[in-house]
Amino acid sequence: MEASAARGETGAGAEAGERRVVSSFAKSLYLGEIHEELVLPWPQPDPAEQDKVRSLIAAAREIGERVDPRRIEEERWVPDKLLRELGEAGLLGLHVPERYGGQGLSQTGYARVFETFTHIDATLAIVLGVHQSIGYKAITLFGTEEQKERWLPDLCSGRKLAAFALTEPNAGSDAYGIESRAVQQPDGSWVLNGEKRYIGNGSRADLLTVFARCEVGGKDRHIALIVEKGMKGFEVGERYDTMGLRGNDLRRLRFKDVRIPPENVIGEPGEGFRIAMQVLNNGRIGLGTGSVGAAKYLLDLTIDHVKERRQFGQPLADFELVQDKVGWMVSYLFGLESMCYLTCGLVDGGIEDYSLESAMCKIAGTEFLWYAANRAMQLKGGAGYMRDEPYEKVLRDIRIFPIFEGANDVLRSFVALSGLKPLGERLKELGEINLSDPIRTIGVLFDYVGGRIQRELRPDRFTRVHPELRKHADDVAEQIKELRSVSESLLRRHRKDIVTAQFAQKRLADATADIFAQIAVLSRVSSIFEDQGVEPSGQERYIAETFCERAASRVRSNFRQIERNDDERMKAIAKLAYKRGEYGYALFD
Ligand code: MYA
Repeated sequence: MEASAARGETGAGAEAGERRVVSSFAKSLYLGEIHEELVLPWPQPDPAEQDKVRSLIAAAREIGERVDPRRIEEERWVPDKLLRELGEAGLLGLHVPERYGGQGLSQTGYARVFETFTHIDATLAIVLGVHQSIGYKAITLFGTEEQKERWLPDLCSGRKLAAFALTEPNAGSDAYGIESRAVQQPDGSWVLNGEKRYIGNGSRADLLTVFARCEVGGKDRHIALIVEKGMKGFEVGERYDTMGLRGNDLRRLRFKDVRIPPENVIGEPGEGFRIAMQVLNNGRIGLGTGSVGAAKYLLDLTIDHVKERRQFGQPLADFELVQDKVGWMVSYLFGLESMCYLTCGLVDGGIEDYSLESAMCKIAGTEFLWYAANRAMQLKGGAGYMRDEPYEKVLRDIRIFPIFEGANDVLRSFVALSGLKPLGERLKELGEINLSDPIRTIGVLFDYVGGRIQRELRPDRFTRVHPELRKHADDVAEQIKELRSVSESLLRRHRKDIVTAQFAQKRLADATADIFAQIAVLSRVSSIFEDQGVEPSGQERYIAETFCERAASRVRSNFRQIERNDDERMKAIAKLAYKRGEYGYALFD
């Protein structure tokens, strides 16, 4: 993919005023626009990088053979020797440019190598993810040359470990509401006070990206600061006793008058929230692709087991309900993998805003992984419940995934509301219609209807999807039209109250993710057809078509339920329960 196309410079026939929104592929879907030049052809990784990725995967696998996940869990930390080995093999600085001691991988290359860690152990993947996915990512993205030269070589080699400190006792999902505060001193340094909780690599990190409130130009804003181990007033608090990921050093942190020099500020004071969100956008892609890697591992275990284990005179593999589970896992995983790697491709192509795409990858990835792990355990039968099998540990380890890095329902609201925002801006005039002023109203409505007609004339189909997939491509285009019209009617109905309409937000977000995943699958399979021909690609085609059929039916069901649902009943029953203060309907009281 050419970077210029990814940046939306082609405009895709859009009017000048519309170019701005092309900075996000997913947001443009809410406008009913298909900027297919961003997603088709399928983004191909650089061949030179592919060789490097292969050798890094081989190195990770080789080291992984010596890793004992149960021991990590018992000792509650990854052996330091292992971290050093990973650093020496170049596995701790995957996305960092080579001139700072890293491997200089693209987002795609990074994700592909990272999948290997998830096959080894979830705790190891998280320790490494906290380090490079979020811990020092702000330095790579927003650091000055001096900051990069100062910190990145040690972080890439494993001589130093990083952590990311955003969450606080009173600010979890509501990250904007953090209470830690940094106050600038006359000498330019900052004095930090506050408390953080649930911080991975907490006592092990030598360097932490810490977010706090600060005052800039009389306004209350946020700042990103690098706190280093040993700074006076920085205290590592108690360790949390967690259900899973027990080798992850999860801590409370306290900052009491910690003096931080100005050269440890990342970006500009005041930019802290934007920096935190940008880092999290990267982390969320990592959780999506990490979930893909972990699900592949579970699926492979399941396939081995069901082929081998015999009951009622035949292998489990021959039972329909086993095929139902395996078939679903393969087809959904194909869709998920396509969606996550298309998002990586968007990042690599230089697209500015991939916040919606990364949130959707995180939601879809972590929820699929949970259901897949549950089904893998189910198919293993009684043996799967035993601690000498990996399933119970996997389930404990991954249960936090839909909760951290943005709780999934919070991210659903984020996807829907951020998607609706550009459309809302475009419809703002309509929102100002004053029914007591019919002349003005008619004028606005005329413009609006005119706009709709113009939209109908714009190319609203996929032209770059392989002709053999035309039926599905046309169907996705119809779903995008429907997304636009459902979004419009929601905005007209709820206006500003859309921010509290969470049932509708959830359905919109889920529909958007399924639309995006279908586009990703069609793009990927179009490219497979181009590379190896249609006939030899029958398997991929079959799986892709199956994924698209199911996803399309989920999209339509979500749209239908926006109009026809029992949401009011759910709200009423919940409120009744709150009032009763208990379930309270026992049979024999
Ligand atoms: S780390 C801590 C995780 N914490 C969170 O994720 C916090 C969740 N909360 C949020 O994300 C935000 O507060 C939400 C917005 C989304 C709720 N990109 O008015 P707003 C802009 C770009 O909507 P709020 C952890 O868990 C927005 O457009 N911009 O704000 C460790 C607006 O700008 P403007 C964004 O209602 C896990 C402004 O900000 C984004 O307060 C370890 C305000 O927005 C965004 N995303 O809340 C994981 N969001 O005013 C390890 C908002 O210009 C990873 N904005 O319109 C390992 C990986 C490996 C895994 C391996 C697996 C096996």
